[in-house]
Amino acid sequence: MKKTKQLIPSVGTVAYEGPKSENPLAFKHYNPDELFDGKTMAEHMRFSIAYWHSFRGVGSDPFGPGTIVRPWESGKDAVSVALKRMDAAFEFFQKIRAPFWCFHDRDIAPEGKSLAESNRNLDKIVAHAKQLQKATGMKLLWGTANLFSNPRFMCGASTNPDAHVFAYAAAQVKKALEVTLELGGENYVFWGGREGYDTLLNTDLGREQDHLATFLQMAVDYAKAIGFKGQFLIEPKPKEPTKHQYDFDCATCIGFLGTYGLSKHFKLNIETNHATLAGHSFQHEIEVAAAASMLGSIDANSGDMLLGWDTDQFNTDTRELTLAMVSILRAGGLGSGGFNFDAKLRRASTDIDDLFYAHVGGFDAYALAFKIARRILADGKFDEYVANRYASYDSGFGADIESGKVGFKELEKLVLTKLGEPKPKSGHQEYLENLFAQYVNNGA
Ligand code: XLS
Ligand code: NI
Ligand code: NI
Repeated sequence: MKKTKQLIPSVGTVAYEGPKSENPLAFKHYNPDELFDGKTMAEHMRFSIAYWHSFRGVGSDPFGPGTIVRPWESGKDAVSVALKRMDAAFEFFQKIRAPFWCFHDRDIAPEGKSLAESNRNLDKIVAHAKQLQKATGMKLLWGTANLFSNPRFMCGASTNPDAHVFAYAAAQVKKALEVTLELGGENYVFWGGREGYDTLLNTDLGREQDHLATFLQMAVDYAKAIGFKGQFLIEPKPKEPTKHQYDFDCATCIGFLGTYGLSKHFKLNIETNHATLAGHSFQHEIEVAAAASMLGSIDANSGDMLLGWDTDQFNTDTRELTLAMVSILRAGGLGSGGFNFDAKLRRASTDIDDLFYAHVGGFDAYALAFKIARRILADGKFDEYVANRYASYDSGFGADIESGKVGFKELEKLVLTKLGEPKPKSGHQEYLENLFAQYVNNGA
């Protein structure tokens, strides 16, 4: 990269310096080129940068405007600013050594006065993104459409009571799918921004869910028509911005997709902070998705235990991430998915260096968790414990239960004549928690 062209001259490419390094702008655990089972760490982790937070987030909150001002945010018109911003973004992607990025249509290109103008703007920016991807080797993890910011979507997009808004949302997703295909996107995400309700006094819940399913089917049909082969993902979230969102959590989404015959077309994009908002742990959501073969991708962030909304913070909690990585690796990984850092700087973190610190910490925490989880799985102690715990189903009447060979009558007879009262078997939770803590405390 030539010095003169740099938009972020104050920070260079982040190097891996190992766990002992005290350099805040160096990786301690994320060594992108290190090989694990013949694949580089970068290939295992598939880290991705979220364009909306890192390049459109300005630090505004309901009590005050933005605080973060970047030097590239000025120019003769919105499109030329968007082009320059994208140059800065790709410079950052490379310096932080993430192989992927993700965007919403309206993050990358300004919305015009009409859909036609918005589409023209998007085409200009996408052409630029395509060139930058080619020049840098960066890839698109997923694309999506913003169907929640513009006031037209205040009562939802595909679940809007007005069919006109449904039609508009359809047109917008059609275009978003086309540009995701154009940029080689490996997935396409649906997060139901305002697909929910605030009061049932004005809502036909059943009809809205039918409409959401119809919309998703239209997307599946259109992807087929244009040859988009990427994985469709639904990103569950229980609430915010609406009081109740239809894609509440993984279990709800799995049930919804099954009800409407859409299961085979979708997997799930699990966000840490959305899991906790739903009253679940991150690991719980991963296990629920994995059990249904629907583990697709991760939106990597964290909430704040004391705040009840989506704070989208960078996650440095090794314990939480190791639990998650164990479940992800045990399920066979994320396939075409990856770890997208859907996380933002705090309002007072206004320096460009803060954007680097944030991602360095996030990448390192995941990389460390990856290494510890690999060790846990290689040792196999938890797997062995769990296998033994269920061993009574491996043979005899337990196996007959699993294979459906016996029913209530046979089991009653067995208990009355042979088995009698079951003896208590400890679940050894404290022992297992200590064992897990030991792995985490010992690190990589
Ligand atoms: C919001 C969501 C959003 C999706 C993409 O809470 O996390 O950022 O990831 O629309
Ligand atoms: Ni997200
Ligand atoms: Ni979120």
